[in-house]
Amino acid sequence: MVPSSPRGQEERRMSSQKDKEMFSNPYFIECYYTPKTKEQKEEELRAHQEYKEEISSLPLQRGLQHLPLRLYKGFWFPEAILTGVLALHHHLHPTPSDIFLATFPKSGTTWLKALAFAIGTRNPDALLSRHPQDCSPYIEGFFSGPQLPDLDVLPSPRQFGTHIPYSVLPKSVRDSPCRIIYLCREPKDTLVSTYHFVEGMHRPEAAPQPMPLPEAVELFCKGLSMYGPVWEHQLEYWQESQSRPDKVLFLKYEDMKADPEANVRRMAEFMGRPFSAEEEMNGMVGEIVRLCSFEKLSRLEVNKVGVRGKAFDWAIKSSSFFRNGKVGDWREHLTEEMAEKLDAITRARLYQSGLTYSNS
Ligand code: PAP
Repeated sequence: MVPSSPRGQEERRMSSQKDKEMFSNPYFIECYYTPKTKEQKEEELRAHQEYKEEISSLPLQRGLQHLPLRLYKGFWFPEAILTGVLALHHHLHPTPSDIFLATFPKSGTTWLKALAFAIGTRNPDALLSRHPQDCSPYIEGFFSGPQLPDLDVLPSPRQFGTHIPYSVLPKSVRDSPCRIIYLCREPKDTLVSTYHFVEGMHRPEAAPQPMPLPEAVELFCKGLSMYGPVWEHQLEYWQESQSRPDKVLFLKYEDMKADPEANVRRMAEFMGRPFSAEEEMNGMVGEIVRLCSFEKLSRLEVNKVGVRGKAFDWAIKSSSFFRNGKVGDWREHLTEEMAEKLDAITRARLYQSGLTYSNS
């Protein structure tokens, strides 16, 4: 038998370690290769245990599809993710050129990641073989294991995805000149998308039966869904975008659907990568919009087969990020009573904030 090289051994150790971790992403695996001293490793492990202890004392509830959620600073976080959120508070050091792609789950994260990647690289064709979720690390998932990644090895400008509410973002992110693009989606459509997503990945022993939709609506209204409540999540980013438009670009899923090209130009300007006259003439904007469209991405093999690692012990199919990508799909699923209940909360919570939805 040929003895394997130290690098080979290390790679195998890392891959089996990463197998056990969540949200592994082959494109960013080099972040885990930076050598660390024994003391550093022990310190990371000790801190991880401390985070877990802190988390175990937080209020616990079951959310949609019985997912364990912990209440932290006013939001219900998936329990398995909170170690990552706490680790980020200590270890995330953004650079001014970093871009954070922030969303409440199921608001169009996949689309936003694809667009930001295509705008940043000017190479939308790369998406033909790369799942949009693999274009930027899901930052709190990335930091949720006992071994911390080294983000310094990533080329600049870096892009990170996050679902963390604005007020819970590390202070280093809020204080840094780095920029945030927030994509917001009307809550009823967000709920319907969330419901189908969690139903599609449910773990039989924990959730043998699909959760009835009325129960899911009740939980969602109480904020008991990943990173809920949705209203406060959206409001915080909305308010920040109003007071610091250079810091937070606030986009709406519905507006993006209505006029994707205008919004892609807005994104590019905000990212400091406006399209040149030549690029405009060559149809670059239209090309990015076309390649990142639901119709195009959902039909690509890379987005149809396999799984994207594991979350909360549930395998997430690559295809589960593409359902139908419609505005107003809630009409096919929610009763009038459910819709009215959600709308009433939306009206009350967003009252006089200036944030409105076109499809309510
Ligand atoms: P995440 O927050 O878990 O990362 P996210 O991408 O927000 O997931 O959720 C998927 C939703 O975005 C799906 O919505 P639906 O359930 O209402 O259909 C998915 O269809 C939609 N989506 C994915 N890609 C696109 C795209 N290119 N254009 C528009 N919508 C998209």
